[in-house]
Amino acid sequence: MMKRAQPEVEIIGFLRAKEGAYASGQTISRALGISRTAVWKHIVSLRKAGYPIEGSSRKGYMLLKPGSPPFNAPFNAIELSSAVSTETIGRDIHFFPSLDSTNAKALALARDGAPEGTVVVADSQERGRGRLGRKWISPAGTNLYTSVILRPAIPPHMAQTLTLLSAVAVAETIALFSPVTPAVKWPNDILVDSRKVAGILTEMSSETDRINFVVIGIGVNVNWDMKNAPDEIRRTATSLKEKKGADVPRVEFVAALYSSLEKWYKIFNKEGRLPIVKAWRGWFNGEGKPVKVKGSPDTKGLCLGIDDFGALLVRLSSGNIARVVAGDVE
Ligand code: BT5
Repeated sequence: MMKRAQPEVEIIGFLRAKEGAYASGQTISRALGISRTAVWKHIVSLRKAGYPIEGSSRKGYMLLKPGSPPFNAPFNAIELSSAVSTETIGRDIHFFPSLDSTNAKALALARDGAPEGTVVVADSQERGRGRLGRKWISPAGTNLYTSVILRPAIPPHMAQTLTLLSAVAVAETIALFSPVTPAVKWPNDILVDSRKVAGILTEMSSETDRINFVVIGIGVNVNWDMKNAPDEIRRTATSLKEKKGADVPRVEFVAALYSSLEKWYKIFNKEGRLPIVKAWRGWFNGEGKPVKVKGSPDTKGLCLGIDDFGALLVRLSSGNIARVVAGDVE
């Protein structure tokens, strides 16, 4: 696990502040209160992690500026810890280059008592999960896969609001980085130009009347070159890079996402579900359109939006209004 104040995070912060100038080993060792040998050991491991740090026995250490080759901003615990500035969400970051599923890991951590706000991030997933046993394709080096542990004091039937809350946070964050305004698709997708750019998987452990913990899993196609996606995904999905025509910095994206999640979670804890439902409606553009929901039973009609509990309302040809709590919109 990476706590914020680890020496390597501090050393990188220190060298960055020097903006391409040297800092002597002694200065760093004093500033951090660790020995010069310890500084040197951390520099070695930072270089292994991909940071281009030059060393001179006379002048000390210097981090090459971003943008100057071979600097290629790494996606790792150090960068994440330096960028994330939230109080709760992201205060403990568990980063893995590769994992079966960040949700599986977060569920295990939550069962072991990990506090609210603990997050898991992976650069790639071997068995990324969608809903209902479906797969989430999770290649390395390009996208975002993260899971957030929450411990809300709410009854289980209100957990659906947390999916809506997460969709609002993801949409809001995407809007900061994408030239095209995103839209939410009920119940758990974010679309850009009608193509899926992000998905949310909420899993929880609960008693009859209270939630033990919730894990919110979020997958965002950030810099995926869609040429590399399997055919069936390419037909329906997109990435932020595809829309923007340029890379989106993953670390900044995650930091913004956690800030947005934290903001909406505070609002939820203070004011309940209504502001969340209202915000979700603001990102929804399916109202008044024909809709087909695959579920049990299948439902077809005119979409009337969501009710205050997050259920989808569909006007059937009979004139009756169906309230759909689970399913896949086609
Ligand atoms: C979802 O499921 O959209 C929820 C996806 C949640 C993924 C995150 S990643 C971090 C965390 N850890 C996990 O293990 N999971 C979460 P669903 O609505 O069931 O959609 C799944 C369907 O989306 C698949 O059946 C594919 O058709 C399609 N799909 C799979 N990978 C995709 C991708 N990378 N981009 C867009 N569509 C994808």
